[in-house]
Formats: sequence, structure tokens, C-alpha cells
Amino acid sequence: MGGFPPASNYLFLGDYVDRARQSVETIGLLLAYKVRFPASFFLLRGNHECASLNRIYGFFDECKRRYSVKLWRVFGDCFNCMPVAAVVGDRILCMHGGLSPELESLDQIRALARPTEVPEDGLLCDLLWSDPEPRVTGWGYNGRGVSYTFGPDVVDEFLERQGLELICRAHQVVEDGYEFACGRKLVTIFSAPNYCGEFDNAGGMLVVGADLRCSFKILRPVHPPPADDAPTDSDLSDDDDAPDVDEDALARLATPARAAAAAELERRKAAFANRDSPSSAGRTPPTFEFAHGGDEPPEPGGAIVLDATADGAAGDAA
Ligand SMILES: [Mn+2]
Repeated sequence: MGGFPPASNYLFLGDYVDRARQSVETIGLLLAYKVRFPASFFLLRGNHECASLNRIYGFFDECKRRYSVKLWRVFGDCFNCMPVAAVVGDRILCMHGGLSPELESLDQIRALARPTEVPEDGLLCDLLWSDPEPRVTGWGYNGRGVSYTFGPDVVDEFLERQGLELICRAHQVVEDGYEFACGRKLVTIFSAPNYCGEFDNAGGMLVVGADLRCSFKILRPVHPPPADDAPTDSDLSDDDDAPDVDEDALARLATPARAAAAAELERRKAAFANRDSPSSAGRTPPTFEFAHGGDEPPEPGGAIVLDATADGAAGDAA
């Protein structure tokens, strides 16, 4: 839909595992593209690229059933190394969740040491967990029980201070595959249509031209959502050496994050089912450009992952 790399540059915003049953294929394909086209293919970390979460939400079970617990651990080591934010064309800041009250300079993101787990609070946690909330001013309580919500004033002030124009994030299922908030200074992108087989949301992709002209590509959902077939035994063999799931251990692993994420899915499902907006099918997504305000024209089409390798070794996708 967006063209194949390396002719098209890609930046993904995280949460590659845990939902549905083909996480291994999904993350495997993405990592293969990353290996093959390191300078034009980028993967940011989502809150599910975290062992304490994907131990619970499906990825562990899938790895164990189809391959081995060892494979799950190897993926966990890989996830701990993933970058958490990127800047496209000097204008668009991208991350999985959102802003953090601790974030005052992008250098703080560059300075985050990796490999690392995702902590339960602080900058890294917020970048992967926070949500915009149009109805609050400043920072608010997040119903997930993790991190915060932030209001349009926070977005305004942050973008102004950083000389940026848009925050592009994921983390919440949105009906059309994309959804603006905060006066179009923030956009949520959700690329999986028919999320979990339980939603009839479209999938969306933000297309950023070399001139930073932005548009959307939409993957329409199927109606009704595809049935969630039972797992087949054509999968690779079970790993008989792997220990069975210890339900008590599982219960001990229950964290506010886990409970909140489950509650979030239920909340989203309820809100989605009760939404009063008409179906967007056929509605044309907007196209927009940034006002460059007399600045130097931006570098065309580049994605710079924010990390300590400032020499561009991490990849300048220009
Ligand atoms: Mn998420």
C-alpha cells in the first residue's frame, strides 16, 4: 500500500506483538526488513515490546507453543534495545504513547541508556504509555493506571519550545486509522484494521512527502470482522521442555499496568461500540502541509531515530 522498502522509507510506532496469534510472523518480518534495509526502515518500541507485558498478553504463550521460551527471551533482549522516539523531517516527533512531564529536551531521549526494561514511571514509561486528552489542561490521571494524560496546552507549549509541528503517536485504536487531536498538532495512527478481530476500525498510515506534504493511506476494515479461528496444529511443534504456565506466578506478575491494559481494551471496546459518529467509509482523509515559517527547508523525508549515535549510524533515511 505504501510501496516496498527501500523505495519507501518506513517508521513503525510499536506494539508489534501480543494481539492475535501471529506476532512471531509480524515482528519477524519487520526485523527482517530492518536488517535488510537499515537506513530506510525504522521500528520504535511500543509498550508491548516489554517482557512484563508480553509475558501476559499473548506473545509468551505464542512463542512457547510454537517455538520455545528461549525464543521469547531472545525477542525480549531485542526489545530492550529498541529506540523509543524519532524525528521526521525536523518537524514531526514520533513515539508510541506520548509526551512526558519530564521531557524538556530531545537530548533526554537521546541519553536514555539501552538495553533497558520499561520502568513503571518516568520519561521512558511516559513515552510508551501516555495518552492525549483533549478535555484536560496540563497533566491528568490516565485510566490505564500507568503514566498520564496530557492536554492540548501541553502539546502547544512543547511543540513551540522544540520548534516542532506535529506529534505522531499510536497506542489507541481509532476508527479511521488516524485521528487528530489538539488542533491537529497531534495525530494518532493505528495501522491494524479490525483490531483483535473485535473492532471494525480502519488501519491508517501517515504518508510524509519529501516536501513534508502529509496525507493518509487507509486500509478499510472488513465487515463483519474476520472470525478468530482456533489455533491450528500446522504450527511448528510445541516445546515440551518449556515449563507449563504457573498460574500463581502469573497472578504475582499482575501489575497495575496489566490490569489497566485489560481494562483499557474493554473501555475502548465499549466506547467504540457506543460511538455516535457515522462510519467514515468513503470520507476523504485530509492532506496538510507544515508552515515552515521562513526556516531553512527541512531535510527531505528523513527519519532520525533519537539515540546516542548522533553520527547517523542509526540511520538517516533521507
Ligand atoms: Mn500501546
